[in-house]
Amino acid sequence: MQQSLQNLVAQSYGLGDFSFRPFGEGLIHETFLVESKIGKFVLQGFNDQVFQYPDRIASNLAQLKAEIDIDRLPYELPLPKLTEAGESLFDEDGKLYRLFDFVEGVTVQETSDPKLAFLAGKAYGEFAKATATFDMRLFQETIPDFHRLDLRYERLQMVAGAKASWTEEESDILRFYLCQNPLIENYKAQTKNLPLRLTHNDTKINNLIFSQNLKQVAALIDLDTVMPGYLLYDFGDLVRTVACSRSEINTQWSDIQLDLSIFEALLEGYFEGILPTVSAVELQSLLIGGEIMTCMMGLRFFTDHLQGNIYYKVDYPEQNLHRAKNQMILLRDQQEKRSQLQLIWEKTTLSRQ
Ligand code: GN1
Ligand code: MG
Repeated sequence: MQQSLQNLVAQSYGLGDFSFRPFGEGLIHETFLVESKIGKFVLQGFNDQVFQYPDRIASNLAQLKAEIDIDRLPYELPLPKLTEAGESLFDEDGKLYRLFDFVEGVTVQETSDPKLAFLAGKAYGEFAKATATFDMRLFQETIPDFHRLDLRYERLQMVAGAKASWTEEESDILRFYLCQNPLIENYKAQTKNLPLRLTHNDTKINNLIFSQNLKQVAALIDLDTVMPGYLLYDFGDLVRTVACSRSEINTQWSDIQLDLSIFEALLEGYFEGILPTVSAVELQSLLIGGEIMTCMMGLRFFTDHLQGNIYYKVDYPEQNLHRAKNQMILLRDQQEKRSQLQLIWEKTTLSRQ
């Protein structure tokens, strides 16, 4: 971190001297842990290529803060701290930064423990319950069309159409994603009947901070993509990222599959958190959420690979291709397990209605 940035952080938030180190696993913002005499904070270099409407994020979060009944939420929602000038972002040399209070606790990158999956599902369900009556006209899309599966599919078709030479591995992956037409149609049909709700839209387990003993959720973070969406987006991204036997960067292809016991724990937790503020069509839609979000991320990773890795940070040039292949295997496994997932869904919903 440059000295001029350090000085500005110290000044803007009245921190005095501090030490810092890189922090977190996010792919989008650059993040540091800041330790000063007055406490610990998280400093983020804001990625305004990805988030082109910082004002919309600020407006959504202000609206969320004004409307939410904190007592209905059993964990913290850390929002950007205001600078001494009253702003939630500051500018240093053309780049935007912001500071958050650090929440003590533990972050988990992946889990095979159904108890943790239950807690994660419940926490995201509670977020949807606590915001169930909010007027969606007061919230804006912070990334337009972020989870529009149909548009992500069209984008891949366009980018692929412009590419001249293909490796065999790339052609196989392309063929797989182009064959997902029925899922795209299913997505369009289902979402026609669903109400817009306030969704988090990035419901990985590492966006939760657990208490030290892992018995409860202490905070829900990464709120930039909080915007109107469908419940299946949040539940689906939980399935994609928590109910998978390996993380999205894993390249041991034969190890990648959907874990049914984690799926069940997520569903039970999500119900526990959201009931009774969920309609029958929404409940039904959760079942296809995992496929939709896995396909979405596969399309996004693959398109980014074809475009030369312009969006996601990569550790090596083929990484986005490999992430797309990882998601392809996970999606295929979910499709093969449809009837088992349906049975789990029936058992869980029936026992709760
Ligand atoms: C990005 O940076 P991170 O991990 O919070 C992405 C999510 C993806 C995720 C995949 C704004 O989130 O949509 O699910 O990577 N966020 C944005 O790891 O594109
Ligand atoms: Mg995120």
